[in-house]
Amino acid sequence: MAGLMVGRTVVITGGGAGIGLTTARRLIQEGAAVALLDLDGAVAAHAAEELRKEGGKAFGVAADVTDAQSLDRAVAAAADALGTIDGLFNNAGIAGFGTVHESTLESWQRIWDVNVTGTFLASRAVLPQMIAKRRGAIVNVGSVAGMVGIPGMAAYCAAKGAIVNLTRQMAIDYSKLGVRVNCVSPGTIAETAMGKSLLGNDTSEEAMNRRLSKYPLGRFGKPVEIAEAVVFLLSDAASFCVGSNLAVDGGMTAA
Ligand code: NAI
Ligand code: 1HS
Repeated sequence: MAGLMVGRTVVITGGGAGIGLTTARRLIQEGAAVALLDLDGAVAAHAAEELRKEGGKAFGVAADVTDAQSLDRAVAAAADALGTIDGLFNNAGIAGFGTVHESTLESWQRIWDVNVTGTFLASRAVLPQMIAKRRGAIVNVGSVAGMVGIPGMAAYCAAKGAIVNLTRQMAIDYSKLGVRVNCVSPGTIAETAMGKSLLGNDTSEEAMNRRLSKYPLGRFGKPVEIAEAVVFLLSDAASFCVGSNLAVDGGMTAA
């Protein structure tokens, strides 16, 4: 793939680090301009500066995906800096542990707010620009946790499952308005901050083997393997993909 995203401007929520930042780099390689929105504005600004030093067109700004006004402001600033937004990667998310009877309402709501409400609010902030131009693509981030139950992750599994089906619903509403909506569902990506906290402190060989036994490929994924799928779905190469949920999980949910 080369030049798949020339002339496109993509907003990435949670774009300051991890899968979001790696995807920004891949999108730039394909010719896109990228706006990194992150809860941590300094992280977003620094990451955008690094991308510009590498020759990319990038803008970084603080935005909390749970706060409609903060998102609307950030999207307007991104459009001013880079031009009309025609791509959105709904990547910001947080994970957390807790069975139903052990979870606090506060933790349940925070996980739901960032993952699900954040996807709703960021989509709502960019859709008017896409609809006006009859051109856009949105990629949401689900997880293997949105397709199968993961022990001890009640709120996160519920939230990611909601994102997978919200993707299908949005795809129907917006395909006739020129906007394709799809989802990428990663398996564990060990090297990001979320991946590291998921794997926790127990990195003994026995514990790692137990986790890896769920993955037919025998390894966890890399951020760039998710980025490749996101670039594809945002690009015109995926012109017939509408409402799909692409598992990028080393076979975890096929097993
Ligand atoms: P990460 O924790 O490394 O990066 C997430 C980024 O989102 C951070 O820069 C953080 O500041 C930002 N963020 C958090 N809350 C935010 C908010 N309220 N508003 C704006 N930005 C916010 O996470 P990672 O691993 O890069 O994950 C990205 C997405 O991929 C998440 O939705 C996650 O659920 C999903 N995912 C991750 C997997 C993994 O194993 N790492 C596996 C499956 C899905
Ligand atoms: C945090 C991310 O969405 C992955 S949840 C699944 C963890 S594992 O049990 O498949 O390693």
